[in-house]
Amino acid sequence: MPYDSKSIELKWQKIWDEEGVFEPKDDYSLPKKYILSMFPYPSGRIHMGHVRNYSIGDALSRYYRLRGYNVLQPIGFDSFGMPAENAAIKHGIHPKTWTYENIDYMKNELHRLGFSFSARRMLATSDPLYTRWEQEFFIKLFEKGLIYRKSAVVNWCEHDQTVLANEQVEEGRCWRCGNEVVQKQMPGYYLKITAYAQELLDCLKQLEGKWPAQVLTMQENWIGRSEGLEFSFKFDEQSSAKLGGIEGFRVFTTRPDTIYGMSYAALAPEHEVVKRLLDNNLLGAEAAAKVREILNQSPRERQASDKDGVSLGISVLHPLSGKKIPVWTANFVLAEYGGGAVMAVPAHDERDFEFAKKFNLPIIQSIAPKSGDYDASKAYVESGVLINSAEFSGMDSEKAKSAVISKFEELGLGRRVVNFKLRDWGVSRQRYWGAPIPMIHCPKCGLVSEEISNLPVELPQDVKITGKGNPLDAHPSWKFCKCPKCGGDGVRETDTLDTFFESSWYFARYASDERTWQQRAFDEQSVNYWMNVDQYIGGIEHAILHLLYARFFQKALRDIGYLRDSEPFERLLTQGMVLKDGAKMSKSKGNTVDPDDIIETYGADTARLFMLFAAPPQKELEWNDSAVEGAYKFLSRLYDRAENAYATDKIPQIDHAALNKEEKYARLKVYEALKKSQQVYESSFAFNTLIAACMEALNALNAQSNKDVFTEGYFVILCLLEPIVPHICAELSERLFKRQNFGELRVCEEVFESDTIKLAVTINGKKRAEFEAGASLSEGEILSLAKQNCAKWLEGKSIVKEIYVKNKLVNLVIK
Ligand code: ANZ
Ligand code: ZN
Repeated sequence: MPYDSKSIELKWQKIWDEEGVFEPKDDYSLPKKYILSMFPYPSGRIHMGHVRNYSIGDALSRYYRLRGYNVLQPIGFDSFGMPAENAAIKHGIHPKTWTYENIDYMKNELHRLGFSFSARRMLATSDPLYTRWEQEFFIKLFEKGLIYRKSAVVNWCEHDQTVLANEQVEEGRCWRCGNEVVQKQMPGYYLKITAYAQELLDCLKQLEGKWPAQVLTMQENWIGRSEGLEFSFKFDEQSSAKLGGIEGFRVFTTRPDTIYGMSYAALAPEHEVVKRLLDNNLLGAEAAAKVREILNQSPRERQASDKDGVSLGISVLHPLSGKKIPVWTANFVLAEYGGGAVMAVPAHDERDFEFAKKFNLPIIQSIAPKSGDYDASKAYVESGVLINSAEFSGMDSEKAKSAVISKFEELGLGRRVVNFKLRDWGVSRQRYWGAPIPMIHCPKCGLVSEEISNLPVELPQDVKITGKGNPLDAHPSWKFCKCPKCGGDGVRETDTLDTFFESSWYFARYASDERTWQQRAFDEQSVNYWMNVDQYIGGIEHAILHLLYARFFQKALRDIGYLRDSEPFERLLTQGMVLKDGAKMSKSKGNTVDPDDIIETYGADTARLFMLFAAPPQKELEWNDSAVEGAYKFLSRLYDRAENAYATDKIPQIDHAALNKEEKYARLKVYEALKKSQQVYESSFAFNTLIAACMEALNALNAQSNKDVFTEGYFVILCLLEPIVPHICAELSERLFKRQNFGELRVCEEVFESDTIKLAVTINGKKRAEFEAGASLSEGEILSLAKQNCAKWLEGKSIVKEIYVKNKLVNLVIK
């Protein structure tokens, strides 16, 4: 019978379901592995990126299950979010209907791919039961001060009609729709991620070597810690009088060693001092126009344009020398950082330098290079030795940084501070399809959280979704409620939560025994056994966003007593993108391949094999129709070869020494593959090399005719490939082998002995290459291998002499 993927796959999927083999076991004394792939958004269909992601996760899960581990591999749906509402606007379907229909369809697709997900722990984040606990966390975090409400300037996407977190703005554009983001003052709820800035940074150390270095660096930069001096400038008398009482302003510098090099101060145009000048008409018409011009630019536009600004006609005093320092407003000063003001040191800072050049401001050198010459045509930004710096002259930059800070502290003028770039996470969204924020505005009591016993606060179903305005706010009755504190009339919060709130704790929910999901957020015993995630797999696009939020959430839930660990993900693998014709496969580019079509034509095993064979998981994968075909052909060959093996319930015993050359070689290839497998499944994830080794082994087995050798080798190959192509391997194993009697697969070391020799190749006496070859090869075969191994040295030359020193060396003389 030829390979019939469809019937084999359906048969095994049914068996696996009936036996419940993918469900984690209750025995907490077993060694465990928690393998997690990032869950999908229920957009409608599984795409190739998902297939790739889940093929990797499933290979690991099945591998560990075969090795006797208790494995948890759950899946769910990140099912709140905008596309559901957009579908509602476009097609008139209710977001809930649209979402759950998609989930059903995608569940079925995942099932057809044979992924070994736990069915019992499946969840969707829009389930009221999930919202129930999420709202409880919100309330507890609010009570603990880790969530607060404030009015602030936020990123607003006009297209999606909602606020975005800083992490959701990519180069000034909305991460979802690509629209340019505008700034808007609005009230909203914030998660105090800044309270964890230092811990988030410190914990990155533990992840070194286990997370991709690139992700760690991106997080480190995003957190953006810097240490320095904070002090307040005082205005001179005249300026102070002009400003009607404002005495000065605060600045932050990471280079207190350059304090004597400052030649002006610069304020963000949003700064209160600039506002005061503008509001009281204290700027000339031209200066006022310039300030307004910059105010109208987005931070991104300012960054992209040349340095610009204008003098404000006021001065401060140098805190140490008392010298008058002019104050400007400048487009490169960020309103949201370090007080929105800087001491400018053009000699030692590039931005300050450009600005000073443009406006002819003095450039005062205060740091001399330790070696080499000072080049006055640009800013010298390195550290060095202080000059022109009063009592600090002659000091080293590093030492001077501390000394200057101490001096400020002694004089009561400033203090040592640590600054972070990280900002609190704004979670209010002005949309319908999200978790309602469980807060009530009471005219008497102010902001009050909903009673825990009233949770979940569910979304109303009867809403009009138009894309304009918040449907919850427009609903005629939903928002009117009683104040839990005084019983009077209150109004519900109509904002919903950022969907990243849901994805910040789903991994812990899965880790909890589903039989307790109704009663508790997390079942302690189960969660402590399964957490943290041993291997997390997902896209690099979440390097900051989801992965930072989840790390923070884990710590916050720890601190309000729900979880134990500090870090959720022990190891992280970021898989590369799936490309077609060199571009990311995506609907908008119209270059997608539907996984359903591949399953239909070739079967799930082919899809999975292709995904893991075409490239190492961390690298981009270029779609290739003929390689898919090739994967299918290999599986057909594997299937057909079964006829060369015999059925048995124990591994054949083989006397290796008595074998001929081809037989020995076949065993060598089989055991090379086995030897490689552990390292591939447990650390490198280079499945492509393991698959290649299995292909080679199958070829070698086929090139000999010893049935014992074939049967043994075939058995090993099926075991090695089973995590990758589980259906076909289960089918063939069932037909031929009663595996339970076989025990652990063991590498047969004797096949490696004396079978290969290491040879060096020298050309005109110089060593050029080294290679391994079978000990039984003839001199002619060795010589031709030697030439292949140093082909680049031989190009365009002619060989005048070939010398083979047996089992050691090939020497070639060339001209
Ligand atoms: C004087 C100075 C001299 C600086 C020098 C640098 C080099 P990080 O490391 O990013 O924290 N700065 C402070 N607040 C700013 C703001 N709101 N907008 C733009 N720039 C601001 O950078 C801190 C440095 O960035 C500070 O140190 C300040 O410039 C500038 F040779 O102060 B520095
Ligand atoms: Zn009240």
